[in-house]
Amino acid sequence: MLSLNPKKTSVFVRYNVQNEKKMTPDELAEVLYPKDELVYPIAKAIFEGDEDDVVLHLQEAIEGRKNPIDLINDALIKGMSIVSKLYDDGDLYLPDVIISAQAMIAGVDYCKSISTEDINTKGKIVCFVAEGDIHDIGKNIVAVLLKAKGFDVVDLGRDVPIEEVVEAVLDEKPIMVSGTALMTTTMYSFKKIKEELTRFGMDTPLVCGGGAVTQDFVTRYKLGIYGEEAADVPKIAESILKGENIDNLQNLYHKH
Ligand code: B12
Repeated sequence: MLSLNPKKTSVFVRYNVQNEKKMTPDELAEVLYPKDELVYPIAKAIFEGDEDDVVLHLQEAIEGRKNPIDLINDALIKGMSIVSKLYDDGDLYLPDVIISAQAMIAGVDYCKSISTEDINTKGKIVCFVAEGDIHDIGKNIVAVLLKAKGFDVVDLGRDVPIEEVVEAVLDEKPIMVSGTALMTTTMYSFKKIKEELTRFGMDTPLVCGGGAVTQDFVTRYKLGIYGEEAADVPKIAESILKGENIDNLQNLYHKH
């Protein structure tokens, strides 16, 4: 008897038809927004990528006695995580992510500008995109999240020569280095950076991520710690502040 295997029959379904969802991205986001009435419009403005609305609703929330630094986590990062989720699920396109990330950066800058708290006290982190690689969207998200969590970010930018990364580590003495690579060719610069740092006696944790990088690559060349998501980077930095060494960090953050 003929068995109807749904996986096999889907071969005949056009890719875009298969991807069509019952709910629109706006409807999906609506379910995920925080319910607090002062936080909700900020997260929604992030989703819509509207910088002016983000700042306007932040002002309203702060007038309503919300703490500007708490709003970075509770509203801005929350809104951005909804965008990331829908992007990962194939409901949004990359330009949507970029526009929302820009709105989030504007919001973080606003919150920091009016906060009286000194939030850059946790420690310095050097961020860079590998030599030869101009893909900097993920690195920018990493830098924003680190700043939002109160780290002092030394952002070297994209396509950063190996020597420049090494010099920055020697000069700035960061608690951690965050490297991004989106290309299988450029990620090998992490290996050279690690070798150079070791030559100079520096054991600063190197955290590697970005589309091309895998845990297998990071462990094979004993580079340091692998992370999948931008949101992993501040978590790893917090663990370093608690005194975790590289072995412990790998136990905590690598998949086993
Ligand atoms: C946008 C894009 C571009 C843009 C880049 C704009 C910019 N300012 O970044 C433009 C159009 C300029 C571009 C150019 C090129 N691109 Co391009 N590009 C992409 C694309 C579509 C999306 C990349 C992206 O931004 N993703 C979204 C961000 C958010 O993801 P992400 O950086 O990985 O970051 C996430 C995580 O990895 C993590 N993360 C990031 N950094 C770190 C760091 C740490 C420590 C941790 C823990 C986590 C972490 O956080 C983020 C979110 O959680 C990809 C395809 C794809 N689907 O990935 C191709 C892709 C990366 N590009 C590719 C190529 C080949 C090129 C070109 C060489 C094309 C050409 N022939 O000219 C040039 C590269 C030139 C160069 N020297 O770099 C290839 C790379 C193939 C490979 N594996 O080597 C890809 C994979 C496309 C493909 N399938 O072939 N590209």
